[in-house]
Amino acid sequence: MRNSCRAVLISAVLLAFASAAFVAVAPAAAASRTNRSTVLNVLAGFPTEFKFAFRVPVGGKPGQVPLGTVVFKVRNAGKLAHTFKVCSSPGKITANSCAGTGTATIAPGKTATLAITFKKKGTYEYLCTVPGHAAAGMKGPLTVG
Ligand SMILES: [Cu+2]
Repeated sequence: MRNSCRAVLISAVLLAFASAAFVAVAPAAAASRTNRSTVLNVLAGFPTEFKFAFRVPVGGKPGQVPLGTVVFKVRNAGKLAHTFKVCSSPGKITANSCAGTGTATIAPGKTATLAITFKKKGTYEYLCTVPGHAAAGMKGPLTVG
């Protein structure tokens, strides 16, 4: 009985911390929006090894960012090394490689930040440049504008 009470208390404390962390992020995102920059949190290797997952920006839509500077904060949640690259030209979203801007190799559990300024609306492809990963599914569309 006493242990279950303690577990509930610990859960409540963790939840309070998580809520505080979320609230702390919101003003920063609002401030960056006035500077025309958007922070987008990206998980590599999640929900499965050869996938990316995006957190929806505050006030934004899934898979969509506004024109301007986007700061991609990429965390490798997988078991293999990955990269995150955004192709420089909108349009084609099925390539396994492209010209663009990307991170260095990110080891599992590590994070990398990539800032890209989008000046043209469109759908841009993102992918992982580790050989075979994009072909295995580590790619997708990002709508800008
Ligand atoms: Cu990869």
